[in-house]
Amino acid sequence: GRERIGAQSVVLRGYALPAARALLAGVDAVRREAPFRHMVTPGGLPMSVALTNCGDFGWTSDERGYRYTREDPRTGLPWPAMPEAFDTLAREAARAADFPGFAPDACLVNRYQPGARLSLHQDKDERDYDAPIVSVSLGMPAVFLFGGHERGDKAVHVPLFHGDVVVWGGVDRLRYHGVLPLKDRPHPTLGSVRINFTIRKAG
Ligand code: MD3
Ligand code: FE
Repeated sequence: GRERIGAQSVVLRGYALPAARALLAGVDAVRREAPFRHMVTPGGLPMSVALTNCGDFGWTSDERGYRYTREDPRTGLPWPAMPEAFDTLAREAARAADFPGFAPDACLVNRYQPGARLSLHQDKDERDYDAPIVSVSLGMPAVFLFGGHERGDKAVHVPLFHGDVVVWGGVDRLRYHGVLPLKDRPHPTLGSVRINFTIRKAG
């Protein structure tokens, strides 16, 4: 099913289910080369969400700020290649959501354990706001907060389940969003973890 949550945002329920095995194999390949880590925010606190990246560019945070880099700051090596399954799914989902011609070059992989959360923020470290972002959720369910263009705007709560894909862009691209603290509702095969990866055009 397709649920419109904004003028140019859709939730594609279960869209990633047929590819789930290949996508999880991709996550494993990426994490072997670039392990999940808790990055520090400019405020100096470690994030409750652990992250890694793949593709030509990866998102990083430290005391100096947020930015995309070509190398993993941990090793100085390029981020792992984008798994084929990520790239294919992202292009197909973007097309299905009326963003044809999406050419991603970056993927931020988030790992949530029980209690982890993402406070309201905008994704604005990418160069080109015309490109959409495609998000894939695997494992435990989460409540996604979909706000407006001001931090104080009322946020809609959108539950996201294993296999759901969200595509957002256009007028919704800079809306505030976040994730409520994760409840421990173990997934039958993945256990007490949620993986969300967002495929982007960063460079
Ligand atoms: C943004 N991740 O990595 S993605 C992030 O579930 C991030 O890990 C969240 O925000 C996560 O930067 C959410 C899904 C999403 C869906 C709809 C949106 C993000 C959105 C609509 C507008 C803006
Ligand atoms: Fe975000």
